[in-house]
Amino acid sequence: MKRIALVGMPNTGKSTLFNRLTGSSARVGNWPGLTVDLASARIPLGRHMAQIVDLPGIYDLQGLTDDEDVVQHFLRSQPVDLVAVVINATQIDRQLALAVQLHDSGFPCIVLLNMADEAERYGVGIDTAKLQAALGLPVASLSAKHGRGYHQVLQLLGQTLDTVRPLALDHVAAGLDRRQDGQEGAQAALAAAVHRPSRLPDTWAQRIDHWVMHPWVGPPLFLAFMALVFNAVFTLGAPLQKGLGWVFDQLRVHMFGPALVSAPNWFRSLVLDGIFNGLSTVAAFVPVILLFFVFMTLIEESGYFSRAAFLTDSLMSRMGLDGRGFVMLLMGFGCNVPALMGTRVMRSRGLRLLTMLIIPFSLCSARLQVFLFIIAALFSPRIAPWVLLSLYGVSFAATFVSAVLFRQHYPSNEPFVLELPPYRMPTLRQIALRSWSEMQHFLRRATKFIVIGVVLVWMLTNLPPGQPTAGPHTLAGWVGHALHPAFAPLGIPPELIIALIFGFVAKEIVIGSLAVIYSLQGDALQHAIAAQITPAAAYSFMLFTLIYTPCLSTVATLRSESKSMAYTGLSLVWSLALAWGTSLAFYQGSRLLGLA
Ligand SMILES: Nc1nc2c(ncn2[C@@H]2O[C@H](COP(=O)(O)OP(=O)(O)OP(=O)(O)O)[C@@H](O)[C@H]2O)c(=O)[nH]1
Ligand SMILES: [Mg+2]
Repeated sequence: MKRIALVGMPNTGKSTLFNRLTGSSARVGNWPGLTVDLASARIPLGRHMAQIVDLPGIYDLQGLTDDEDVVQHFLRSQPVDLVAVVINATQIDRQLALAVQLHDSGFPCIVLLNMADEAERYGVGIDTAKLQAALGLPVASLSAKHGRGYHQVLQLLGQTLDTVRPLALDHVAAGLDRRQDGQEGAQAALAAAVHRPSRLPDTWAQRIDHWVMHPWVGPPLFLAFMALVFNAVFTLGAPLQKGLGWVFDQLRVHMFGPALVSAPNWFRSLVLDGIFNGLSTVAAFVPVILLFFVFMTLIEESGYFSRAAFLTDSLMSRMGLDGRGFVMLLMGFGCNVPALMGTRVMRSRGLRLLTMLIIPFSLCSARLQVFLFIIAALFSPRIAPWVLLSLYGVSFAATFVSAVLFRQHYPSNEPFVLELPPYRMPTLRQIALRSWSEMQHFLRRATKFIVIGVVLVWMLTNLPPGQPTAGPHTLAGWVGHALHPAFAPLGIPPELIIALIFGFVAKEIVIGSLAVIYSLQGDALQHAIAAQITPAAAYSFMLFTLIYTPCLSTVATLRSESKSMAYTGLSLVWSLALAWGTSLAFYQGSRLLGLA
């Protein structure tokens, strides 16, 4: 088997090419530093089986970030047969040196000039035959996103594999230790084969940037944009979710219920009130998840993230962070875990730790489900979107408070450097691939955590036998009773305390476990909750859900990225304390005002 490594600078399209080659769904986005770990897959190439490895982007072979470390470590420890150097053709003048550097270090290389579509648009002319001759390396140009030139690349890869022999690891180490810089060879090749217009044309992108990054116009534009997106997710998503809930309800009444009439009572209850209610309540969120990630793909791919980073950099620096931290918060809206890993692009440990401390407060899509459900139950459709938006506000406020409080402990003086990528439109293929893979991820978590969680909740609420579900003498009743003193001042009743305990594992379980606790689903569940608690108590519950520990995966990631138990513990304790304090202040405040 042959091994091909995709190496190149950040944001050059390595993961896009990897996905096209292997049919995988590695994360792609218009943001430098998205890939942080190796991904690999096997495919037949010409007469060979080849393992393709997607790597994080690097600026320099000898660089010092965690990402560059991952690449160095990989090249030094895994024998590769071929390095495919992926270059953004519009920036060939700055990126070619990396290819020369790799070649001079002794790696068998092939140069892939990606983004041929953009190069053409900007008037960058590259004579691949001359470049090939000047470098002494095979060169091909392609557009990985749109598929142009892809078949020639496949052929070239196959042919090149015929000629290469694997490199011994000590040879690699010696080559890497020689420290080439590649500039001289690159300059010669550029002079021979590349024609760049003296000035890139003035484009509409610059005119948009003028307003998007305007110090006064930019921020309100950003807020309006976010409000629009989350209103859209709410107003489109909530009815879809209701409709799907209705379908599940019909299934239960007309199919599963009758099928189980003759089964023993406890089994019926476990299957229908436990597993079916829990899973169907969670499954009803699939359309919302899909919708949410369609919007996320649009925002990520457009290049707006980098603009947001510039726009917010001075605000963030007052909190000891930089604009990239803000973007990680936005990425955290999808899921906190990749956002935590995305901080690897930061070199300063202080900056990284401070950023990782605030990311768990960012309102991820799993928490979004809980809020959509509770908000629809307790608030009128007219104010519902604004209630949701206020939670995003609280999410930002919690991050700001935490950053300001802890900034002295995590000092950093790393300069903020980030390149503005061009605006890009996602293709339908990209949107479909992303939403599809996020939905699979969601359903995988559903089968892994939710089934176990829901069964556990059912046992807690139905044991010892002979008690009414979730009654005061069941296990859940005892736990709820024991924790009641801590949660009563927040307005949170015992049923919701149980849900919060399970929410520690994953927020996806929260609504599922409520379905089990109340033995109801869909509309009926929402009515039951609305009958039990006031809107103020519901909001207090949502505040707690938003701020306390996001989920076990996030905790595990905090631990593995920080490599410190003490830091992980601090993050846990602080978020619990902040959650409790915020809910307490809100609930007691609204009681004083006569609202609860
Ligand atoms: N116009 C154009 N855009 C492309 C092409 N290939 C990739 N892109 C876009 O370039 C951006 C970066 O793509 P990725 O595949 O995430 O890049 P990467 O090299 O893996 O980036 P890192 O993981 O950060 O190193 C995304 O917005 C892609 O849609 C292409 O051929 N043409
Ligand atoms: Mg990548």
